[in-house]
Amino acid sequence: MKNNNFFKFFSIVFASFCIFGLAGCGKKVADGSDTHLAIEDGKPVVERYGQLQVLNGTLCNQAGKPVQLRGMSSHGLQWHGKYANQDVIGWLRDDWNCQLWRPAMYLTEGGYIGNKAIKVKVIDSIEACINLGMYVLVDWHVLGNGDPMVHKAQAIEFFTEIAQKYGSYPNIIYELCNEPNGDNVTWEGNIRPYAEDVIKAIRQYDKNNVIVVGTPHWSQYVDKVIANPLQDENVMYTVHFYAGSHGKKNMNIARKALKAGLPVFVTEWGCTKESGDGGVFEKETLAWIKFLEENNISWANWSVNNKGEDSGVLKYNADRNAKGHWAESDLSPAGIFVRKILRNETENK
Ligand code: IDC
Repeated sequence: MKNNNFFKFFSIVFASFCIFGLAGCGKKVADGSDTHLAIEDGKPVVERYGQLQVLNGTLCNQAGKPVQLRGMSSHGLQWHGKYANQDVIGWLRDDWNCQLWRPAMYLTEGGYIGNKAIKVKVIDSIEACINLGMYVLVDWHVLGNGDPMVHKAQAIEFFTEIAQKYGSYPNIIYELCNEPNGDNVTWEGNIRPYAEDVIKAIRQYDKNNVIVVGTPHWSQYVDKVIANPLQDENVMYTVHFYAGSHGKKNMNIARKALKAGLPVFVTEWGCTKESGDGGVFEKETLAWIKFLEENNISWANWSVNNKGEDSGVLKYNADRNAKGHWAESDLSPAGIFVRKILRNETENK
């Protein structure tokens, strides 16, 4: 009798292991919608989720089910754009379980405004993501010139071209301005009017792909949007954080926006201090990751580079030929940590 009970107990444990344990790096959800998998049953994420849309303040797939997308951001394309190729992005999909890639096109510091040729790295990224069945977050990386109005004409020209060429692909997500900043750069006076005009340009060619809009103070003050959000069904708002610099205060601002019904997308975060350096803050990062998952907030991590800064996922000088296929010994501490998060291998999963 005793043995029989033991056998029953063992069978239940074993069966549970088969059902839940073998899901591998994915999380099986009862309705089968959001598994956090880059590929499932041989199908890449875009094939499964299709046309994204914003419903009830959150990102949803074509079928209307909430989905959280996760992936990596490039570093500045003018410096480390060589990683924006199909080998690397494909490796990030297959080994890192990334569903999303973000080509970060700086405007200043050697970026697009004085160097239009770097646009090719955005195009390469888009083409690779279409081939790989991944989502691509096209980032107009406002940073040095904190007011997005400064280069509005160029933004309209750029996004019009992208929407015209690629707007029919569900892979595309537009990020209109990475991090507006400066004391005089406000939601009402600068960012909102900028976004209205760029959205109008995009919507001439692309009626429904999701558009993410930056927020004041380096995309930390998303609550400033609450009083006057944009009038477009598929718009979301940016929140950025660096776990070593931004804690409860920033999370509470994001909470306030969520409570008001604003759809939030973390288009960039780092596990270091806001300088992109200063160590890897694992505990603080995991608190944020939990918050993002609980609130179905999609994200991209900063960033793929080998320059030797702590937020870079490659060790100094690793993979100089930008081929992907990284061994663990090619990865920095941030790389090892973020890869684990993406593969759902951290403790708080
Ligand atoms: C940083 C890079 C760093 C580079 C610098 C140039 O990590 O190597 O020298 O840009 O401006 C952001 C920005 C992002 C920053 C990053 C880290 O969006 O461009 O990258 N950061 O400082 N916002 C908060 C932090």
